[in-house]
This record gives sequence, structure tokens and C-alpha cells, in this order.
Amino acid sequence: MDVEVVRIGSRKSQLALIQTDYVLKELTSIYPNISFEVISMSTIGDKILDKSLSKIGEKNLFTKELEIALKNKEVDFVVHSLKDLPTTLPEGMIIGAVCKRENPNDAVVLHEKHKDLTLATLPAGCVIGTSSLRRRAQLQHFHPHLKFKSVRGNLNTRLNKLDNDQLYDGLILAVAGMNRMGFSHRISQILLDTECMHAVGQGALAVECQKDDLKTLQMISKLTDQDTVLKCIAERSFMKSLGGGCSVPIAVFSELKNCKLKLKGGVFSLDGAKSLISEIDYLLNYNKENKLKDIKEYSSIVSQEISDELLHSAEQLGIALANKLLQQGARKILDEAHQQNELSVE
Ligand code: DPM
Repeated sequence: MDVEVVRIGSRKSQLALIQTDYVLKELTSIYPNISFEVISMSTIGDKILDKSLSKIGEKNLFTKELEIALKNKEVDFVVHSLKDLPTTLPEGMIIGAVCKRENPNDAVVLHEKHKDLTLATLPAGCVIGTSSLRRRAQLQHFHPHLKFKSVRGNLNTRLNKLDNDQLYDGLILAVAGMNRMGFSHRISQILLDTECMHAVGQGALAVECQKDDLKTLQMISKLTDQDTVLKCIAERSFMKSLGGGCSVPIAVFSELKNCKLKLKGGVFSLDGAKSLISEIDYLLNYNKENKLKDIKEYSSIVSQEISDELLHSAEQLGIALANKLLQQGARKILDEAHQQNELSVE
């Protein structure tokens, strides 16, 4: 008897492999007769470690090599952290599933000697490692007594630097990554949206495949979590409408309760001195059952299991919030941040 083998592409980092394994296990429980194989590879983002992410200038830093493998049909689909996927994907590629979101917030991970402190109670002059313009902009504003320094490398590398290099007093890392790696006990503080809003798509896993590979699309569609995908479409459409990527500080926070989808978003100057934050919500209509027969993309996401009405509303919410911020002058803040980032030395 022939056993069907489906090949899954993944980055090589331990976190990426844990995430891919999660998707593999979910699929194995839905399709016990299919055999899955993981093919892992390094990306430019993994190889260039001496430059900050926002400066390497490539949009698909952590995804390019995997997308080439997808195009060449060496793999059937690829598992990514949704936040590493640009709002516009290469021609022919699509996100065919978004799995249930982990905690989307950022965590403060402090050196052992400061373990019981918080950002607010750390001594003046302490150095916090992050290469995220978004994290730095928001936190510098609230904690002018702290210094921020770039740090690169995967999660293990960063934690090693924190523990052994004496260069950093703490790091800012996604709660989701820490939890998945089994490092929850190292979190000193979880940052709320009032102090530091998270990145677009943070905490959610995305499965990318070829748009015309209907068989794969059908198979992975079962992985999508409805609440997660609606929030993430709203967040991605917000970022797309602002024209943002990881070279400008854009942050979001979303909630879906009692059919109401709420999206909060902000844009910041690099030092956080200038900021525009606004929020908007929409009562979703769950009664209109108009699933589309065609494949329609919302911020590069396809979700045939979910009503088009809901997906469309989520996308419109993101556009509306972006327009609200643009009317208040977001374009100027973003353009300045982009220029300053190009000129900065770090
Ligand atoms: C992106 C950013 C970072 C990653 C920028 C941002 C953080 C870089 C840094 C787009 N991708 O968040 O503002 O702090 O220097 C990344 C992580 C995860 C996915 C690690 C992390 C795990 C969490 C998830 C890196 N990508 O943010 O701590 O799956 O959402």
C-alpha cells in the first residue's frame, strides 16, 4: 500500500521546529493516514547576525529560502510565525491557515540578579536588549531611565547572551516564543497593551502554500482558528494600509468578545516621543452564511471554512483604523521614523 507523504518546510531554529512539530501533530490527528515529513533550512535572517533586522532591507528575511522551496515543490507547505510574514507575499503564495494564537504579548526577561524587578523598578542605566523598533519606541517613552541596545540571534542565543555576556540586564521577548520553548519560568513581567502593544500577528502560527495547490489548501484549512484569523486579518490589513514593515514602529492589540471585534493600533517615532494611538470596533454579523466558492484573499490569508462576511468585516476594520490614524498625521511620523532608521548607526 502506498503511504502518502506530505513535506513541511521549516526554519532550523529550535523554536521554528517546535512550532512546525505542533502543526504536524495537529494534522496527524486530523489525517491519521497521511505521513508528514519536516524539511528544515536556514534563512538570510538566520545567517546575517551582525546587522539589525530593520536594516538588512529584505522584506522576507525569514521566509525567502522556504518560499523558493515551496515554488520548486520541494515542500508542500511551510510553517512560520505569522509576524514574520510580510503583508504582501511573493506572487503565487498564500497563507492557507492561521492556528490558534498563543499569548500575543511581550515579556520582560531579566538577568538573574534583577529577577524580581520590573522595567519600572530596574536601576537607572540598566541595558535592555531588543532589536525591535516597535518595542524600543514604546518602552523608551515609559522608561526613560533605561538604555536600549540591539541584540540578534535566535531565542537560545539571546538568552545565553543575557546570562553570560554581562552586556544586558534584560531582554524583551514574545511570551509566545518563551512559552513554546518551555522558558515560561524565566519571564519576570508580561507587558500589557497600555505599556507595549504587540506586533501584527504576534503569537499566531501561519501555514503558507501555493495559491494554486488546492489539495494542500483544503488539507490545511482545518487548522484555522476563527477568532485568531479574524483578529490577524484586521491587524495585517491595518499594517498594510499604513504601508508598514519591520522598518517602522507599528503596534497593535485586538480583542474579540461577544461578537465585537476591537482593534487598537499605534504608530511611534523611534524614540517614542511622538505617538498616535487609536482604537475602533465593529459588531460582527455571524448570521450571514456566505462562504465563497472562489479563493479570496484577505491580507494574503485564505479561509474557506469561514464566512466571507466575517473576513471582509475584519479587513475593513483594519483599513478604517489606518485611515483614522492617517487623518491624524500618521504618515509624517512613519516617514520620519523610516528616514531616521536609515540614518542610524546601530
Ligand atoms: C519580528 C520582530 C521580531 C521578530 C519585530 C517586532 C522581534 C525582533 C527583536 C517581525 N519578528 O516584534 O517588533 O526583538 O529583536 C520573532 C519572534 C517570534 C517570531 C521572537 C520574539 C516568536 C513569537 C511569535 C522575531 N518572530 O519576538 O521574541 O511566534 O509571534
